[in-house]
Amino acid sequence: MLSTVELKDQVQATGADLVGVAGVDSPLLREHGEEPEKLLPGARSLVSIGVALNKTAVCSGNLLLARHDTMCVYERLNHISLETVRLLARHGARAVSVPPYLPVDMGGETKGMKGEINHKTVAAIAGLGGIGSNLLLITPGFGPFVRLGTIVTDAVLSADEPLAENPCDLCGLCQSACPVKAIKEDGALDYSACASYILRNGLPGVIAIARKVIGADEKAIKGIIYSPDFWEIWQSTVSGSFYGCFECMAACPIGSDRPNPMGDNLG
Ligand code: B12
Repeated sequence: MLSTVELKDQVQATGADLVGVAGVDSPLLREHGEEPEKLLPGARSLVSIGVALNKTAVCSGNLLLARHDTMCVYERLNHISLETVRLLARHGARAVSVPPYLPVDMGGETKGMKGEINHKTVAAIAGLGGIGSNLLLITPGFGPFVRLGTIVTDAVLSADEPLAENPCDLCGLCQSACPVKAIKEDGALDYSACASYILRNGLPGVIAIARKVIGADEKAIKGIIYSPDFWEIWQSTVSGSFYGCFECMAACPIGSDRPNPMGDNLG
């Protein structure tokens, strides 16, 4: 079997910017309610993978550029995840890749608000960063400007340690930047306020349109379906890129000394 060092080298060679390993027996994992063996019976390790966003695009104030960059990074993350699963398989290990964003379970209590694995929790345990005031993973090199993935495997790999210090300095800029004041004084996130704003062109938007159309007369229906708002929902649905806000990420000063972390952090 591969060593952790060999695995990291090979995963980085496929385009990952950050790679870390957490053990399934980590008490922190249990404390945060993660159950990787439900995804892979016999699971022993979790490989956390980070791919940097283009900070220039995220901070551009142009949602189309930020959304496009996000989708490009998700594509890279999906590719790296598949390659990592195949690499582990070649060394005799079973592995599954947890979706970086969709699909998520839309049923039951969670209604799409909980992943099969929380990538931030795994990344924090694997030493990629700390959880910041904006509730995002803040990495020392890229700040929050990373997208995360996790591979669950039955390979026994030596685990990394969480960072000794959280890179978040509690400056509060993310709280002030949130347009719907979803980051509360006590540090909690108002999920409903955040989701209804950020996903206004996603499922909440589709539901709002369906509600308006039900029982409406023909003239009203025409007004609804021939409007840019409806077309934007169509575009978001077909492209899979529906995030309507990046403010709590863009406001973070960590890593801001490098206007474009893609340029000078990568080897
Ligand atoms: C559902 C979801 C949402 C929902 C709910 C938000 C949320 N906070 O969970 C909505 C739609 C609102 C949302 C919004 C956003 N999201 Co989102 N989302 C997810 C998704 C699919 C699941 C998250 C989940 O399971 N949440 C469940 C709740 C209970 O967990 P939680 O709030 O994270 O809290 C836990 C941890 O913080 C942990 N924790 C807290 N402190 C500590 C300390 C330590 C030491 C440890 C170990 C753990 C720990 O314990 C908490 C309880 O379990 C993940 C992908 C994934 N599978 O992880 C992406 C994900 C979290 N989203 C992401 C992003 C970037 C965003 C947005 C910026 C949108 C955008 N423009 O891209 C906003 C930011 C909102 C915010 N400030 O949190 C990224 C985060 C990357 C990063 N750097 O952290 C993820 C990981 C996607 C990815 N693959 O990269 N999201």
